[in-house]
Amino acid sequence: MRLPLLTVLPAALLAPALVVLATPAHAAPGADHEMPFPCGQEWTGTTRSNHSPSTRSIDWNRADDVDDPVVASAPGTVTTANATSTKGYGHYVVVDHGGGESTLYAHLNAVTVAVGQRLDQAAQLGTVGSTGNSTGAHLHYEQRASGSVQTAWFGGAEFVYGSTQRSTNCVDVPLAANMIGGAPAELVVYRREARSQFQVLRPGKAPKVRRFGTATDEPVLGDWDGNGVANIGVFTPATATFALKLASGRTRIAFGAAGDQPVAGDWDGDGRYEVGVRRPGEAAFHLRAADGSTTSVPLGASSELAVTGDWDGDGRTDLGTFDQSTATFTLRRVDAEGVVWTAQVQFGEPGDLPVTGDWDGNRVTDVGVWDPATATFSERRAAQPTAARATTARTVFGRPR
Ligand SMILES: [Ca+2]
Ligand SMILES: [Ca+2]
Ligand SMILES: [Ca+2]
Ligand SMILES: [Ca+2]
Repeated sequence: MRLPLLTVLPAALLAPALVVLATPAHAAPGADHEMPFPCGQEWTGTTRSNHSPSTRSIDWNRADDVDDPVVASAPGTVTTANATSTKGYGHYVVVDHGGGESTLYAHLNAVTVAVGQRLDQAAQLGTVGSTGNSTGAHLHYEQRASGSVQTAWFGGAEFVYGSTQRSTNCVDVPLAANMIGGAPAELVVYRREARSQFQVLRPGKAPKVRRFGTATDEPVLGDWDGNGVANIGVFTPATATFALKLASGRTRIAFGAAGDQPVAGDWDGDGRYEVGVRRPGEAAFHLRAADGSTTSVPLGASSELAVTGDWDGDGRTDLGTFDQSTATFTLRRVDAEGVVWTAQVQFGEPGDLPVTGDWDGNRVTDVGVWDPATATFSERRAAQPTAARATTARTVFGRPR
């Protein structure tokens, strides 16, 4: 239940984007899972009579599957990230989905997440391997409730053990930036596909679509060339590499570590955006300056998500975090004397994903959220993001999960 002070629903924003999709009938209890592989990939899931710890476990394979990405089948919090064991499950990850439900991903080669980290659905957590008690590369996968392995369900249907299925783990990731026209930010979704799509919402027109990145890349928007309008980019978490799209082509920047989350901002205020990462295991940002040097800024907890924006309107991008369990932003700014201030703003509902952008074009970045269940953006509109007086504008855009 949302209780905004005042709700503003501009017809021009709502009308072109309002899409009603049929809701599939979900008979499975608890969380809605998709296959633990990127959108569009086909995998065969088998079990056997002596499958440990349960015949309800799934062994996933496809041709040449060693080092293929493994992604979260539903959003959750990482509770185990074992990258050292040579026995049993080998290197494995457990994701807690709440309500006593969890998923387990075993025999991984690489583990690219940290304990405590909040993981979005379809976000990469590691790669397929053959570590531990395994005789060949495969993903051992379990859906658990109250600690015991359950029959697996994907996309609202009970899994047929022994079948080959195509992953529909094809979620949208919400974003915003000034992509076109005047200063106000446009709403954007990154649709995870084999060739992902950036979709930019335009009032009264079909969304502008740009294909860039892959299903396991993480999207990032920034004004790489300093012309006042944001460009698209992606970060490949397995290799810690940015690919930034420019009018003249693309730039690659190796920065950060495997499993980092990308951020972008104009850290020095020269009008051109730089990149950075937030490392969940350290609960710290690492910002890259134009000369390649790095500044580290601890902020928030491992479970919080990174946000960026110019909260004070001084032309330099500031940092923040979003606690998805309480829907609370922590916004950090540094004043002219170099003193660091943080302020907290509660907005949205638990489970929402954070989105920041300058909704009104006053050069001060505002906060917002996207509700994955309804694909609804809620923009908190205020003179400053921490101002008590605010209105909420809602826009349905993207694909509900
Ligand atoms: Ca704009
Ligand atoms: Ca800059
Ligand atoms: Ca600032
Ligand atoms: Ca603003």
